[in-house]
Order: sequence, then structure tokens, then C-alpha cells
Amino acid sequence: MISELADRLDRAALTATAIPRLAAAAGLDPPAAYDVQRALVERRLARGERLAGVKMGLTSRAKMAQVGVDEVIWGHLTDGMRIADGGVLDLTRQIHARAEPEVAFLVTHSAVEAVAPALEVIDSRFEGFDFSLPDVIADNTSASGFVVGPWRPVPEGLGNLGVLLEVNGRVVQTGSTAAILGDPRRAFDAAVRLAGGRGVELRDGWIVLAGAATAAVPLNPGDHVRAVVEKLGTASFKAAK
Ligand code: 0L1
Ligand code: MG
Repeated sequence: MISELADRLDRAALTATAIPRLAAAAGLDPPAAYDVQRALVERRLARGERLAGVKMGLTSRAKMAQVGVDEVIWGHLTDGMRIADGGVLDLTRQIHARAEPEVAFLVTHSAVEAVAPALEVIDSRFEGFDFSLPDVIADNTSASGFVVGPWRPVPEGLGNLGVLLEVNGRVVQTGSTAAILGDPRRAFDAAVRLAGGRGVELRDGWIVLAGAATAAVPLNPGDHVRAVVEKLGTASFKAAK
């Protein structure tokens, strides 16, 4: 069953076709959903992608409320999801992608080496971007793409830096790194704990995406998307069709 569910999600992503929710009919609880996620990521690795880190999801109160839960979740990042800073996201390979501004950590010796402004592209494989907690866990927490800006040492006050999300030069969302579990470093600690609990130790050179500082915005062809994080700088990409 795990393998069949992973195949369905994998096919949905590969063909950019939304599918109905699957967790309730399959009786998936969160631990079984993480088994599906692992099987899903293994299909990417079998195609030659390599693990690049982990991402934290539902790290803001607003997102937890949206899914009706009180806990953070995590997913896998691969090199195939990475978009160069200033690079292009191919929207023909997305279903209904959205972008959200984040903070990324660089891992050395299981600790934070550096921090960077980042963008995550989320693209739920479920119809209407609508899912239960086990659904979104199985779907690798909607992970689809990510951009990391320039690395720098962790600055004073990381827990409350201003964040802007711009589309085509217009500010469309404003927020603070405080929206990420009160301080993005808590998201890093949660990544160590939760991934470690599933036998995944953070490796040197891996990236941890800490979570969104604002709501995500839908993407349209031609959009130039930029995250601006106080003291950290910017990360950007262009959405193309
Ligand atoms: O990165 C995230 O917080 C996404 C987690 C899943 C919820 C969503 O797709 O919005
Ligand atoms: Mg995110």
C-alpha cells in the first residue's frame, strides 16, 4: 500500500496533475504518511536526484490553523528541487505552485553554520491545494522547489527580522521571522529532532528551510518573485511557462 500511494503522488508530480486526497481512504496516520513520503523521495533518488536537506512546514500559527493542527511537519529536499538564485522556475512542471519567503540554514556538524534568505515553492499534489495532515506529510509537505540567497553568519536578532515578499517589484506580503515558531532557530532544532526521530541525521552541507514568514502567493507565468529579509538580503526567481 505504501508503495502504491507513493507511486500515485510521484506520478501526480511528474505529470503536473492534481489527484484526490488519499490518506483517509488508505487509513494513513502520520507515521505511515512519513513512510509514504520516504518511498516517494526514494523514487526521486532512483532517478538520480540527491538529498540536499530538509524543510520544515506548518511552522506558523496561520498555517497550522489552515490544516487544523498544532504541530510542525518536515519533508525532504533534493538537488532536483533547487533553483539558482535569480534562476527560472518552469511552471509547466507545476500544478498550482505558490511561493513563500523563508530563512535557510546551512548545516555543519549537525549545527547551524550560516543563514540565508530563501524562497520555497510549494505545489500540493492534491486537488484544490486541500489536504489533511497525513495527506500533506505523504506529499513531502508540498515541497517542489527552493531558492537560497547568499550565506552569511547568523546575525543578532534573527528571531525578529522584517520580511517582504515581492512579485514584479510590488510588495505582496509582509511579515517577520518571528512568524517561524517565534524564532527560526526553533525550526532548526525541530528539524534535528523530527528528522533524527526518523533516522535522518542532518549532513554537512545540507540545507534546512525553516518555514514561511508570510502566507504563500500563487504564481503566474512571467512573475519575478523576490524575498527580502532584513540583515540577510534577497533571494529571487522568475516563473516561466
Ligand atoms: O512549507 C510549508 O509550510 C508547506 C506545508 C504544507 C502546507 C502547504 O502546502 O501550505
Ligand atoms: Mg515552506
